[in-house]
Amino acid sequence: MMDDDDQYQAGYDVGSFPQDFGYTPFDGEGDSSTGLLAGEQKPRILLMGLRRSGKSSIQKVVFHKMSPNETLFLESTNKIIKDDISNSSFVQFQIWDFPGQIDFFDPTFDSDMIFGGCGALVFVIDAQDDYMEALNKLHLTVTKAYKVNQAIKFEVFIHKVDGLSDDYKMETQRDIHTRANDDLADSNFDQIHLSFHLTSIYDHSIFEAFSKVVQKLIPQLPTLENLLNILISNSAIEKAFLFDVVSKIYIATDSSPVDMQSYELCCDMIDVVIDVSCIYGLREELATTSDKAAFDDQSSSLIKLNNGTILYLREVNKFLALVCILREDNFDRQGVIDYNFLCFRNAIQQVFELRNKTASTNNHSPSLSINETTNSVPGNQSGSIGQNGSTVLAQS
Ligand SMILES: Nc1nc2c(ncn2[C@@H]2O[C@H](COP(=O)(O)OP(=O)(O)OP(=O)(O)O)[C@@H](O)[C@H]2O)c(=O)[nH]1
Ligand SMILES: [Mg+2]
Repeated sequence: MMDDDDQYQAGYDVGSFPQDFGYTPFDGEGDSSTGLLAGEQKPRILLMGLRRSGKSSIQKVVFHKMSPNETLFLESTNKIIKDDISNSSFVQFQIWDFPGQIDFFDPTFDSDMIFGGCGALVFVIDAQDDYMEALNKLHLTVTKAYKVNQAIKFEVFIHKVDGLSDDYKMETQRDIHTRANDDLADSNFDQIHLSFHLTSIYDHSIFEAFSKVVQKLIPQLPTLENLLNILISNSAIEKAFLFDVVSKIYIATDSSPVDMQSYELCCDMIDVVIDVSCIYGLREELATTSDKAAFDDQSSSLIKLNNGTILYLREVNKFLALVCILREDNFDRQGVIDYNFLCFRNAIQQVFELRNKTASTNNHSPSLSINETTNSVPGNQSGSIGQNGSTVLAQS
């Protein structure tokens, strides 16, 4: 099933990402960039916050398919837990789960090492608890980290908002936002930017928030968004998400606003597709080999809802799927959509191939690694792509 990482084992790694998000060769062409992946050089997302704020729960639910109720039995973390998710997901990084009682003034706390290679710092605040102490710790953490590494993205998760009324949620967010920024301004750190997210492991908000965190670490994001915009406008699609299938994080979407319901629908669709594929899709002769992926380059799915909406999923590569929401009337010309999809898929490959080449000619360029599979797009008929990610698509 899905917790079997084998099926997503990295065959190829591609791409370039900031900090240490190294890229490895697309297609066996050159291997000079593999060094970027060595050991501790993996890109890092840190999870910090007070005890019992929910850090380990977040990491387990988002990346290990733990059900939210099971997190009740998690034990308190007493040392830094480093979790490598590079084998199972498109974007490769490490998540470091910290113990709540971590003491920055402890001489064994090596802040240069910890914050030095860090891409994002997620600070978790329990919104169901008194958060004054958490705000102090947030201030201490952020200023300490900023002194070591100014490139870190600071993300504040106002967590456990399930059970809070909408009004109270907004009020809490506003209050935390104001206080945290005032504290920074008072100590002349107003150049530090904090992003805030309301999260809970009991709904999709935690996946949404993590998607945004990961997206900020992907330098190709504007290009991916541009490609998605072109795709949807030429195919009469309402909304399109590019999903990392295993984690259900979306690594990009078109620039129309994301509403939580559409995102949830698409997440649920991925679950359905994976479940059906796992039950019925495994070919006998492959079932014993390591190549038994239930989700492969042939995967696609179409779900018609009774409100005239269609959900359409197409595989982009071994780790990524495109999930689109569109109106049933606009699905008449599926051929055009499918053709445009092939152009889109081809363009995505070129984006990461290009990055890979740049990364391997310049070993000093900071980069983030990406898992990729080689996809043979049939023939060469797909649209052409320019450096800015523009593609020639068929008009529907
Ligand atoms: N209601 C609610 N409870 C949550 C949520 N996330 C985590 N919890 C609960 O919070 C408790 C503490 O969670 P942990 O993940 O162990 O917290 P932690 O931050 O890792 O704690 P330490 O390891 O001690 O620093 C658990 O009982 C979780 O079930 C949430 O979104 N909503
Ligand atoms: Mg913990």
